[in-house]
Amino acid sequence: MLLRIDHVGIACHDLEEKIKLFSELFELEVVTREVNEEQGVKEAMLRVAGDSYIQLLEPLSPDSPVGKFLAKRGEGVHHVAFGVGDVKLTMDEIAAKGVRLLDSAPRHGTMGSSIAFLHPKDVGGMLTELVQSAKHK
Ligand code: V0V
Ligand code: CO
Repeated sequence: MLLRIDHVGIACHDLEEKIKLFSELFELEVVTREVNEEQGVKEAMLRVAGDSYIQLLEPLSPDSPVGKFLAKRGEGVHHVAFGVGDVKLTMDEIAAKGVRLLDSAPRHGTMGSSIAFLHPKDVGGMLTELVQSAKHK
């Protein structure tokens, strides 16, 4: 069902500051910077190896998912995203196992991907994202 860990999402207050930290510390290339209005984030993807990344997330507003997370928990790991072959199919398979989906249909994700989130309370406290990358569409 899962092909890889696509990315680990890190919530931060200052995107540029954390891009500098992670890219210098781990010598990572910044592959893209995007604004996703629907998800309420300004984000950057830093390639770790192949198709696996660190995703740095700065909220566009305090009442967005990442804004609320920062207020409640502070900076740190926000979600883990798994690569899948067909996001819609995987959503259906996972919903059939009783896990709550936070999205009724796939949404637009970074670098042209299709994404969907699973409720953290049904996945051991881990906010989980499914990602179908643009090249798997
Ligand atoms: C909240 N909770 C978390 C969590 N956020 N647990 C683990 N990891 C997180 N990130 C816990 C929280 O402590 C509560 O537990 C419970 O879940 C309900 O949270 P809440 O604070 O009452 O509710 P909200 O309104 O903060 O909503 C939480 C959810 C929301 C997860 C439902 O953030 C959401 O829909 N997220 C999906 C979209 C998203 O995160 N987008 C940003 C990334 P207690 O206190 O009841 O025990 S965008 C992205 O990754 C992109 C674009 C991409 O990859 O391409
Ligand atoms: Co993500």
